[in-house]
Amino acid sequence: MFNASLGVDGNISTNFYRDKTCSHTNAGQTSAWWTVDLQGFFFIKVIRIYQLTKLPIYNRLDGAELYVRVEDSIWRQIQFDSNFPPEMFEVNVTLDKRISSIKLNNTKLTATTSETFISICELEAYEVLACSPVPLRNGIVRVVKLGDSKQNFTYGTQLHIVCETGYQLFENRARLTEAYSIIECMGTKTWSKILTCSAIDCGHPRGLPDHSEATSRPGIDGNTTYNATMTIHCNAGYNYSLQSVEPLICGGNGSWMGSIGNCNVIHCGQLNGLPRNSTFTTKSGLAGNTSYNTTVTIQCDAGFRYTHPGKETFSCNIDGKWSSIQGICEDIDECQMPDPACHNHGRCTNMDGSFSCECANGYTGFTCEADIDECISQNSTCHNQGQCINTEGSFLCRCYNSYTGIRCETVLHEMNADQEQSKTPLLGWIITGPLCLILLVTNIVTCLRLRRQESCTRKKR
Ligand SMILES: [Ca+2]
Ligand SMILES: [Ca+2]
Repeated sequence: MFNASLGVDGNISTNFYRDKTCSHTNAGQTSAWWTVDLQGFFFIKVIRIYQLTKLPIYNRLDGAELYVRVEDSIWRQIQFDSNFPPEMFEVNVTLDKRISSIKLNNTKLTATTSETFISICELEAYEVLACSPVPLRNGIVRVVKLGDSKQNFTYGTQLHIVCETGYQLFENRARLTEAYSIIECMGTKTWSKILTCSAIDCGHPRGLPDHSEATSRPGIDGNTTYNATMTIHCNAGYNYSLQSVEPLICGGNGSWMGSIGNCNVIHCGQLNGLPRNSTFTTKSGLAGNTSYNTTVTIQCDAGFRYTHPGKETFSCNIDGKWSSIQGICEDIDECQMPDPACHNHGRCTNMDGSFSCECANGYTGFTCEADIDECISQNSTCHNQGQCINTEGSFLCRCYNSYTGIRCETVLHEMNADQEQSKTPLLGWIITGPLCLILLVTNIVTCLRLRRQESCTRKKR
């Protein structure tokens, strides 16, 4: 009938008998208390307490103590004079912490008094309009001006949001300057702006050179944020144009600091020291015939050979230098080859880059490889109209009857100069038949003497 909620039913009547709107603890308790839970945390600036005034039951708060429960759950006593007679006590609260519960306690009453109870007709708590604390990360909140009741975060409070080094002010996603760093608690219990401190981000650096890669070291909150570094590396075969490779650094103004160079192709210059008696072919590298990765292959001229077989190719290296040339093109001594350079018993003479052959009789050609056709090349090989027959490395002459010799250069009738003058062998036989018989014998004798079987055979026909 007199339950606790009557103290917070919105009815401030203090006439207990008439209106029945006051709460009432049981009589005879030595430690009576009554509490109201505010169902949240509030800055409270005034508490009004209405008590019984209708005689004879009154002053049932006489000696009571007022407590409030603050954010750290500790009950704190609020001083007020609870002695009768005021119908309503108005208590100012000056705590700078928020309150979740209000309690009236009376331990001064004794059990010997039958009317030991707390009776309260209404309790009103007046809130100070306040905003929630600002949950700021990476920055600090400075109070510029206290608000209502001089309490933190109350209506009218002004705060200065100061971001830590490397962070900058944002409202939603818009970057703000320092001029916009003040926020104020409004009557709606919300702050005028919601500010955050986000890491300064320089983004990906612009103007990085071609043929390069960049490696980064994270800053305060990622690879492109304040204090991040970005180091440029030229790709293989390229040199950085700047003397020292200082990394770019993401600065406090949101820009990358540092110089950006170029990546230039490595060139080795002209390849010097190519062996004598050689030619070379070039396979272009990155950009032209002297650039990185260019290869040059040496080919010795005919008659020469490289002294380091298989190592005739040189390349433009990453250090901008050609790989060293190790060999030379030396003369091949063709005369010492397993297969004779000069054929058919030609005599070989070695020369620088070549050789020469002195051919045996009957042969010709650079390597004496060809038989000389003496019957063509030498019209007068066989004399006295003898028939010439070419043979490998030599020739034969088939002589008319009256001639003999290798080249038919010899007249058979050396003993008879008149017969030698005959140009008609058949006529000779007819006229001088008997003489010929003698000549035949003589011829045989001559044949034996000259040991020329071919001529003899011909003469017998
Ligand atoms: Ca040679
Ligand atoms: Ca011949």
